Amino acid sequence: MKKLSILGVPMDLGQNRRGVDMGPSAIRYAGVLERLEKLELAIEDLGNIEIAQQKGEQKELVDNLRNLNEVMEGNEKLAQRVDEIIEQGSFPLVLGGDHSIAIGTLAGVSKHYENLGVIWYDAHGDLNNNETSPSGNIHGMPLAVSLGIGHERLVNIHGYQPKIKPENIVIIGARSLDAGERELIKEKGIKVYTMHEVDRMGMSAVMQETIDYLKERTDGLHLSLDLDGLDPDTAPGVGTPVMGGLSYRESHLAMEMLHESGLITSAEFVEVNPILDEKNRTASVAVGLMGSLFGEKLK
Ligand code: B3U
Ligand code: MN
Ligand code: MN
Repeated sequence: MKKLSILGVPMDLGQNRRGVDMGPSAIRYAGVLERLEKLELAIEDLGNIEIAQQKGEQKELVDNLRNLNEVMEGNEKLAQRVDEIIEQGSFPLVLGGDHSIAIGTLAGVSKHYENLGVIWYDAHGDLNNNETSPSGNIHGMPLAVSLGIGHERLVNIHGYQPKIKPENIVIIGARSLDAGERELIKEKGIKVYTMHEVDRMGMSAVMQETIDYLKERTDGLHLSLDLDGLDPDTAPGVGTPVMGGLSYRESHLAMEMLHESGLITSAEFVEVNPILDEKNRTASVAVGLMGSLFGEKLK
């Protein structure tokens, strides 16, 4: 039976809205364990890793980076834990927390693969660095950091860089890209299906192309799913909602197709903020999507 290890990361230091540190609790409250236990999986919940708490006022930005030390520390711990989970032959399912935690997840995962593929399901590109970032928020930087672009302390987390190659990335659902991110996408030739392509081609074709493309070139595939990739009407509990997002049905189809592909080797679900949510809807959507990703189907 496939082993699955759930690890919560109560991180809210990669951005400036409080509450996303409660994401792992909200996702557990929405029944993630009960839901996945019905599938043929040997599940262990490892609880949450310890993350520094925000105290008092926001700290000033240093080098246009918010909470660099704390984000670094948390991600070092996360990388170590994820590394161990894979070492033990289990599938890491990481619950965020803001998207800065992808830095640690990818650092722990990528060590185990020559050519790790990444699906970045997100309204944003998360391809900023401290020079291009409009906010100084590290949750807008993890994909760039994993490519080895950004502050040297961030790119060297877990002792190596880069974690991934630009040609092994597919971004899906993008609709809010900053100027520097657009340039990087062009320069590196990163494959992106913006909402325009999803509308034109349909999710089924987008996912089929994504799967065919990544299958050939990768030996492991990580899903990094930011709940703000979905439309805010479906997933309102996120820090930076952007209108015109992926629907509930498109997202379930995407997860089902990924399950059928058999390619996914690690996953994280991030940016669930129960304080901004409506009756824990966003966490419930996240749990539903995990159900589809791990093979729940009405047959
Ligand atoms: N691109 C903007 C906004 C943003 C990125 N990721 C999220 N929001 N969730 C930035 O601050 O880098
Ligand atoms: Mn993101
Ligand atoms: Mn986002």
